[in-house]
This record gives sequence, structure tokens and C-alpha cells, in this order.
Amino acid sequence: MQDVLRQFPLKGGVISCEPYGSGHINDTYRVETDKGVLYILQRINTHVFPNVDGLMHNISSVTAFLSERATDPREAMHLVRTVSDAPYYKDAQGGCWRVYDFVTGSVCLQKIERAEDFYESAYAFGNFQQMMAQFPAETLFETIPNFHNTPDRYQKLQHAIESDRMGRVKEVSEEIAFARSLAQEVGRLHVLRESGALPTRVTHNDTKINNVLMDEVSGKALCVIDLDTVMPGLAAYDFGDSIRFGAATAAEDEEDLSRMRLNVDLFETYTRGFLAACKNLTPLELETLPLGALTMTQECGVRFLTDYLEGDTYFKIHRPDHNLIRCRTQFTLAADIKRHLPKLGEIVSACARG
Ligand code: ADP
Ligand code: GN1
Ligand code: MG
Repeated sequence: MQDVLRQFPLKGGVISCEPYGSGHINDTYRVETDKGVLYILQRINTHVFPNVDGLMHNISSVTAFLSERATDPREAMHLVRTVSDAPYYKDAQGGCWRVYDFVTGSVCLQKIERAEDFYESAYAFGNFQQMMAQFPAETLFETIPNFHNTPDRYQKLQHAIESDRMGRVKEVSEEIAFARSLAQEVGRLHVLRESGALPTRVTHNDTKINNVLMDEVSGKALCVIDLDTVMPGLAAYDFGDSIRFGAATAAEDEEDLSRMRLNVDLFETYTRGFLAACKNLTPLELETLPLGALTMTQECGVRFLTDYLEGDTYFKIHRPDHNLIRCRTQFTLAADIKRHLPKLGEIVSACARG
């Protein structure tokens, strides 16, 4: 770690470097120097992001674009380039490392404590999408091709079922049946994207509340983080993934499924915040926002199930059945979102009217 940290022009000598946060993908550390300056150090997950040059090109340009438009420096993440002026450092073992300024005086919520927090995150993600409308989309690398291509996620599940590498298929027949029961309905967004009926925009694609930092005093959203998956996508992906994580009554890995439901009031709160900031959605985009919530939730369940069948090689796990538990919460939530779809459509229409 000392060798890695020497590659970045940090202010002061390092006094601590501790694992930090609860992301499922990268290894994140909080670094403190003897001058009291804090940084975020991350080892990039190169299994998930093999094109690190493309990924870091995206992040350098998106952070620069956002900081030019920010009124407060804490509104945009700041990447610390290496002593050789590169956006990341590759160590002798092939590990790829990057450093950001730590956004001071910020908090990162793991779940919604107050409806206002969810409103704030909605505004931040809506605003992100609105701002990215001016970004030159053609300069972005597609860091994970087919990331929210739901039919492709189903094909990967099918492949994992056929391979049955861990001999786990026999344990999950109910989950497989549930996945299949919604395949056509949740494949619709992709079909609408392919046909051009829904416009492709630059989206964040991973809009969990723990990918937004809030001011610890005012509670106002400061900035959107975790820009690894900023790519062309649909408005419904960003909207839907936030609902999946934030308008759920239980955590992604809650074992007691009776605690997992959609909180319709929080759905309404998020919709108000998102549409207050993101003003340019077409009528079909608005109409398909509830389908986005269903699709992102079901797709995430399919991804957890696939990873469980493949031997947990993608998402970090903290217990052997972690991905199966996560899959079950997502499917339980998807079933509840499906029950509420007509009501959710009414809420979106009412919020869009203002
Ligand atoms: P992952 O892709 O693994 O989720 P993230 O980029 O989201 O990685 O970072 C993991 C966690 O680290 C975040 O949820 C947040 O708590 C914290 N974090 C990341 N960047 C910053 C930053 N610039 N300032 C403060 N905290 C940060
Ligand atoms: C991962 O990186 P993190 O923990 O914010 C994943 C998302 C999933 C999410 C499920 C690059 O997000 O797509 O929705 O876990 N990110 C990637 O919690 O695959
Ligand atoms: Mg994250």
C-alpha cells in the first residue's frame, strides 16, 4: 500500500489507510495524512472492468465536465492524478489504483432514514441526467457492454443454469421459475430502446442511495459518486434502480422476506425529486418509469441468481448464500412492485403534471 500511495501527490504523510464503505465491486480505503487531509483510494475491480483505460478516460472527462459546472467544489468528485500525471496507477501485480479527494463533511447513507434524504438523492440523480444531456456521449467508452440489457441478463442466467458449475440448480427451482415468469414483461424496455421508441441518454446506471453523498449538516445532496457505469442508457434505468434500493422496506440482503415490500410513499417522494430536476422526459419515458422499477429489481435478482449459480465470482459476498438471499429479496420486491404498477403510473402522471 505504501508503494501505491507514493505514486499520488498527497498533501502530507500517510498516517492511516483503512477499508471503507460497503460497495460490492471495488476495494475502497479511506486514507488520512498527518496534515489532516482525507482521500479515497480504490483498487479497481479489473474482473468487472477489464478496460481500465476506457473506464478512467470516462471518469476523468465526466468529473471534469461536472466540476466546470459546479458552484461548490464538493458538488463534483475530484480525481487525483498520479505523480506521472496519469489517471490511475498500475502496480507490479497488475492491480489498478485511483485516488479521489474525500468529500469532507459528507455522509453516505446505506438506507433511507428520512423521506427528505430520498428526495435529495432523487434530485441529485435527476440533475445528473439533465446535466449529462449536454455531455458528448460519443466520447464515452461502454465500460460494461449490455449492462442493463435485460434479455441478455436472462441469457446469461440460462447459460449458468445449463452449466450448473456449482451443482446449485436443484436448490433454486422456485427462483428460476419466478425469474422466467416475468421475462417477457421486463424485456420490454430493451425492445423499446432497440426500436428507438425510447431515447438513449447518458445515464449513471447504478443509482443506489449509497452512490450519493449528502452534506452532514444540511442533509442536502452534494454529489453523485461511483461513476464507473456512466454510459448510454435509459432514463428508466436510473429511476428504476433507485426505487429498487431506496423505496424498499428492507435491505438488499434481508433474510426475513416478509419484511420486504415497496414503500409507495417513498416511490412518490423519489418521483417528485427526480422529475423536479429532470425536465426533458418524453411521454413514453414518463409512462415507462414504473416499468423501470420493476425491470431493474427483477434484473438485479436475475444477476444475483446467476452469480450464485456461477460460484459468486462477481458480487462480493460475506456468507456462502449471500447472493441467493439477495436474489430472493429482489424477487419479493419485484412481485410487490408488479402488484402496484397501476398506482405507480398514476403517481408518475400526477408528479409530471406538477
Ligand atoms: P463500489 O463501486 O464498490 O460501490 P464506490 O465508488 O461506490 O465503490 O465507493 C464505495 C464507498 O466509498 C461509497 O459508498 C462511499 O461511502 C465511499 N466514497 C467513495 N468515494 C468517496 C468520496 N470521494 N468521498 C467520500 N466517500 C466516498
Ligand atoms: C453493484 O458497485 P455497487 O455496489 O454500487 C453493481 C450494481 C448492482 C448493485 C447491487 C458495476 O453496485 O449494478 O445493482 O451492486 N455494480 C456493478 O447492490 O455491477
Ligand atoms: Mg457504490
